[in-house]
Amino acid sequence: MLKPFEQAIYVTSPFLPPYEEFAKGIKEIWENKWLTNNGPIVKRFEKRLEEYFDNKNICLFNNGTMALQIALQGLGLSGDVITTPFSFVATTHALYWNKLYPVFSDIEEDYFTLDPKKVEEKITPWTTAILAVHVFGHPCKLDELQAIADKHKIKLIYDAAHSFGVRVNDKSIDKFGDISMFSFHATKLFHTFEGGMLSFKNRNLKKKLNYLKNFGFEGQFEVVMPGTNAKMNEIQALMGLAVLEYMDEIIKKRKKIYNIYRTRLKEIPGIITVKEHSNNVVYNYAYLPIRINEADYGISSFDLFEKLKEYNVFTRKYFYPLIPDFSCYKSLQIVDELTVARKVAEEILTLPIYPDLALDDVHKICNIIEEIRKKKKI
Ligand code: T4K
Repeated sequence: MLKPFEQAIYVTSPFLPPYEEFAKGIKEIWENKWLTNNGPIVKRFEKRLEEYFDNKNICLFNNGTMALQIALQGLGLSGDVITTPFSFVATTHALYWNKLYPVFSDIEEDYFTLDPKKVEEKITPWTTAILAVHVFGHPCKLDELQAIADKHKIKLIYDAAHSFGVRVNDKSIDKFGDISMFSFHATKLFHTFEGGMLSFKNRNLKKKLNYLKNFGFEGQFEVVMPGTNAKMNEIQALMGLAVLEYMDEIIKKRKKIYNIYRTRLKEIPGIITVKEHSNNVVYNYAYLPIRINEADYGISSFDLFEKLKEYNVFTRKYFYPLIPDFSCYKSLQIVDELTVARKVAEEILTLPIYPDLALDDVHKICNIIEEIRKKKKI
């Protein structure tokens, strides 16, 4: 048996900029004595992101979940929203907190994003929006979803939590739909400890989003709407500014790891890698999802998940169970059998990928996956 890793290998590990660089910024915060409430570093970070995305219509938040909740509130939606069952639970929670009813619709098998045909079948007079997820950074079927939204005059919202840096047809992913949410959580390829961002089509939304994330205050003596507290703070913005400098390097390193995995894993019977992206997509290598075909591999994704722990490798089954299967959403009426989503959730396993993961260790993880299969097949 191959020797287990001496140190645990997790599904991800956050990129950290050189400590001295970050410490310089902390000194600035100490000198400013300005910690939150739209401080100078948050303003600087917002400017840098406007340049990065070439988009003035952005707004920063304390985390992605609050950003998504406020996006829905900002659009003033009510009624039903068609969404995916195959995502992090925060996608649906954001609907819940806005009293919107989630209508779960099945995904397509190549990239695990909403299947547009299934979406259109579910539109009723009560449908006010589609909430789609570029899951693992895989772009949704953008044109098809937009055509449906236009035809039925409903909003198209993207949970782009995983999609920082993704481009389609030479256009950054923030430019699609009515509004997109990016998560800057520590586990994401771009992060600010915790954090989030909205990008939106209608520039008039910015004022409202700014109200909503700051209690609804307009100046010191007026509150114009029941907002909440969802502001990014100075230390988060400092991390963002520092990490942004390394984005190209981060994506390059991830790409190398991604390609090794794909080349190696394709050779192992029963391991299914995600379909190659077409030439018009610039991917960000945010996650490394594979599917396990139990009949060909010998054991299920659940067993492989457990077996890998014996080698000190801690994978995740993002996103199992499906959101409607969590006890808190079990009572919702389900109008779709979610056949593809159920199959994908059963078979999925997300492997470790992060810039500091040594290429030799990637090979070793592949060797282990090979070894586990051989043992089962003998
Ligand atoms: N929409 C989608 C599609 C999302 O995926 C998410 C978040 C959201 C919305 C909401 O955005 P945020 O409000 O979070 O900004 C993690 C993250 O907490 C969550 O942000 C993320 N999605 C989700 C997919 O993954 P867990 O419960 O798996 O995290 P945890 O703590 O188990 O971390 C995973 C591994 O990462 C650990 O085993 C070790 C490593 N790790 C983690 C942290 C926090 C570190 O090495 N250092 C760290 O600081 O949810």
